[in-house]
Amino acid sequence: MYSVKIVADSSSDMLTFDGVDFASVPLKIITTEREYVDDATLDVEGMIQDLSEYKGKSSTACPSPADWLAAFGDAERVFCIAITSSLSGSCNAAEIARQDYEALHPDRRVVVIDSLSAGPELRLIAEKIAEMVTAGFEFEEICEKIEEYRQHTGLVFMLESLKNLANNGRVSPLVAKAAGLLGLRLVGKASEQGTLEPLEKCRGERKALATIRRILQELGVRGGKIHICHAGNLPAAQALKSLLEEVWKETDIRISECRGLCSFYAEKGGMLIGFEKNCG
Ligand code: X90
Repeated sequence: MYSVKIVADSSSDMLTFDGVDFASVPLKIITTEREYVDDATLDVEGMIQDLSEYKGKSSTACPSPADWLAAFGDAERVFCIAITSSLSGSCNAAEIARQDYEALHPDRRVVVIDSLSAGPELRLIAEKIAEMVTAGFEFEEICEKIEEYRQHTGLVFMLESLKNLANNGRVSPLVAKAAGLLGLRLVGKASEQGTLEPLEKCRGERKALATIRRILQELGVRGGKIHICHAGNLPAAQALKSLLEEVWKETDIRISECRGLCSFYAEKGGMLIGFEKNCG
């Protein structure tokens, strides 16, 4: 038996994980005044409060290869799950760490999974890996099956503001402008290239939630797991859960909170929804 570890960057919003050895590699949120490390000790609410009063420039930074490497510990088989490589250098840093680690320890193996997504879709991938590890699958088999599984997962988001995304060049100014009207919420999805794909602008939250439900149906959700991750918007997450349960009664819908990185970009009120589609 090999020792197995799952290592995800902090865009996954996971701090702990049951069943398999796990580590989170923090991204950072940076202002001219201070640096917030997106780890278990970060006071997310405090950071949001600071940032709402702060008028200067803010940005983020991905983990370095050394950060990833340190998180591998001495595991013999490592599964890295990174935020979309289209928007961050995290995946690239993990890849460099993989090469260093395997050169240093020729008998160990690392796989880097570019989630092409953020937030709860990373969690779904981690849970699937853990399920297969527990079931006794070989490393190579898991790598193959996870590629397949990812054809059956997706991410939808609802954003009230795209300010931080636009200021940091993560969406085109055109997309940001289209969404920037007061009272509008942008509902979109992670594209196949791992970028933000706007789908609809909705006036008011109720409208946005109904739109999310319809989009999930259109994208092929037929029950299965759904993870709702919210940035300071538990009421909307709960309302969405009830709305989805009207259609998918028995389904496994969970709610959690965004950590630092996703809170920064999804901004207050934002929601990310990771889901399984076309399963079974
Ligand atoms: O490397 C870095 O500094 C991190 C940059 C991350 C930029 C994007 C974060 C997105 C967070 C926002 C809504 C959903 C996005 C869908 C992704 C395809 C969440």
